[in-house]
Amino acid sequence: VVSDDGYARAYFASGCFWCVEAVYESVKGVQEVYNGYSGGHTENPTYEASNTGLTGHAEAVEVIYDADIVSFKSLVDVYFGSQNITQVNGQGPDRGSQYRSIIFFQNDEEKAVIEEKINQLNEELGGNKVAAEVMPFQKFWMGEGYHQDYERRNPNNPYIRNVSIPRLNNFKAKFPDLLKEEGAH
Ligand code: MHO
Repeated sequence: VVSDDGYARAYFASGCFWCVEAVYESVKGVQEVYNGYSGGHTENPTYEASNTGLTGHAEAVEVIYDADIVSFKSLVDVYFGSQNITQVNGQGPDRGSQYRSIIFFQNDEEKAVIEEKINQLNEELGGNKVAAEVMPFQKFWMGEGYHQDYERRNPNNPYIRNVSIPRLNNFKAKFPDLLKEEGAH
């Protein structure tokens, strides 16, 4: 959905937001990605609150993108191409409702794109099912400053080295055509 600034925004939850931020920031046409919380029922969630698993919020990203360069459909492909699509309640080593996969839609068109993709994936899975919840987007709560650009600022953090970077590299190997040119931001 395009805002007044000319950029569109899309919202995804897919486990630890550090990892998801790094994935979307590598995609051509993505201008900025913010880490935060969505999908729950409390106001002004913090990292600590969401980490209790009691707020209903999941770690989520706001992807700000140029819809002339990358489509919502491609962002959905990126979503499912960068996670374990059948994993319930988390990704990588993380488990809990704050790490569950949610794909948010803002209108019927986005909902249809998501549903078509999930139907296709479910057919390919033959028996297993895509775990992601599909939810109408309500509100994105911005995460704390220290969570933003986390991978870029903390390349030596063990979780970044052992979980986030391998996830990013695995994604990049699968989607070379969607990536920014080397060195671009
Ligand atoms: N288990 C990881 C997850 C971080 S993520 C921002 C850690 O505590 O480092 O939830």
